Amino acid sequence: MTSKHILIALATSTALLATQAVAQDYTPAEGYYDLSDQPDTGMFVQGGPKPGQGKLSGPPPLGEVQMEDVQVGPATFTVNYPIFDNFDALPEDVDLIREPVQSFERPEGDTHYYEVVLVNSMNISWVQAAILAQGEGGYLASLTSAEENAFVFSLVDDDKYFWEFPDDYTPDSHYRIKIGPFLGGVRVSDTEDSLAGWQWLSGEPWDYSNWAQNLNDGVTDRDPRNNTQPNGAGRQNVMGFGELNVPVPTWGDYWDTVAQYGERGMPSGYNKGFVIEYDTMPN
Ligand SMILES: [Ca+2]
Ligand SMILES: [Ca+2]
Repeated sequence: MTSKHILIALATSTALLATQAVAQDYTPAEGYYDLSDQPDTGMFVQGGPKPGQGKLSGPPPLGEVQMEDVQVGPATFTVNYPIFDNFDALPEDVDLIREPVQSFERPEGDTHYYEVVLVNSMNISWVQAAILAQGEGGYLASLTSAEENAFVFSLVDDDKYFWEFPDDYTPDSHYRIKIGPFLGGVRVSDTEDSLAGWQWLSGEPWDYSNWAQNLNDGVTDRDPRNNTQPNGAGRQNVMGFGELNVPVPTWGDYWDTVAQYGERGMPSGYNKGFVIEYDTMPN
């Protein structure tokens, strides 16, 4: 082994140790798993009480699940929940508010249009939201500058747009972290680098990013773990505002299964909405 190889081996083992140290910071109690868990199977299980435990019912048995490939921009998702092509196709128990469309002149020089969708009951996953946006002639908001990010955040800078882990959800309940409205970033990569492979659904280059950074300030970040985002390579491939304790303009990466319609019979969970962007004023 050359000295160069030894250095690489040392760096690799150090990185592994660091990863293990972070993982060991948090041990879910018996009967629980969390959003950070790596599933053993191809099924992307979701955080919360395990099926049959806690107060929520479990997902349908695997034998009853119809898996379906859904193309969203550059990514293909294999989902086991319904996809709705347009807002009219949504089940009646989805109570949502489509806020008035707002315009913004981007630093790029053109004017784009933004529609916030507040989901008050039941859930809409990132994939479901992306398909709905596409059906409207838009895409999930793709924020290519600090200015555009600040403008879109100003539309959702309110607790009502951020879902917070409830007190009794998991033993530490993710330290009441909030998941904000979904945005149009999607990760297409099979590497372990969480920062690799992010693309905007608008097709624009990924030149700007605003991932949440670990703060441990006890207010904005009450999670004692290192929760610098993105932190879920291989399983958290979509994103939105969050993943801190108050509404923030920074971003977190999330499981693509977060907030799927009908999930575990939850009336409201994991997410409260999304932002659609249009290149021209929608009808
Ligand atoms: Ca932290
Ligand atoms: Ca994350």
